[in-house]
Amino acid sequence: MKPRQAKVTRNTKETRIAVSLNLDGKGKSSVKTGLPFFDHMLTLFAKHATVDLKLRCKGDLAVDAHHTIEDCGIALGQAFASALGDKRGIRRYGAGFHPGNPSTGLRHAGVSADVAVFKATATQAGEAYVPMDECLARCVMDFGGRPHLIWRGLNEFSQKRVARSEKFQDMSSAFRFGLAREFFQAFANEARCNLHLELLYGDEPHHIVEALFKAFARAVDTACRQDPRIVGRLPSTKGKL
Ligand SMILES: [Mn+2]
Repeated sequence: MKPRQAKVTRNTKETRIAVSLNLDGKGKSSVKTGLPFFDHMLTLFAKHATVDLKLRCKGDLAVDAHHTIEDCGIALGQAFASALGDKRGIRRYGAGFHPGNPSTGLRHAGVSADVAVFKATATQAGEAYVPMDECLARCVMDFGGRPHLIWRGLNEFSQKRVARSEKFQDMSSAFRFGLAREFFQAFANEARCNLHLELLYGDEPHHIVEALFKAFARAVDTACRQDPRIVGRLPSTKGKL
């Protein structure tokens, strides 16, 4: 199998970025963006998506973190689009829909037959639900060629009453209140994927952002994985993705 790899360099007056990506890697990474919290998120993304990632960004952090985060999303999205190529043989979807949906299994989790069905479904779904202590995040995606971000659950949290100290406590709060969305929108645009990210519940800013990045990683892992049943074929009836 041809290695599915990509290198992207992207230089603007705001950021200078170099990305190397190997979709068939082992989760190794080396990430330096100048923002330790963002490095933490991209490092755990590589680990849980099981891709090898090297990323360097020198951005205009003297302005703020916005350009650095958005442009890393753009460059990483471009790297995924390039490494996936024509997308022959990939699973395409980051969450399975067979043989029902996981919520059916959850509702009847007390019934053993349904538990078996739920387990099978959960495996198929690539564990795109990720808990982190008090948080639960869900990511469902489709590398189907059409960019779209659905971002649910955080807006209402951003409206809830928070202490000033909590809102400005650190970079994780800044991500929770806007920067994470910029990253995922940029990724969805450039990787041309449908990306549905949802926080079902949660409270602590670091946990919330980390759960979202981990759910994203798990969905990416499943969607990019090659399916031995459809080697060389496109997972589409349209003939193009
Ligand atoms: Mn953490």
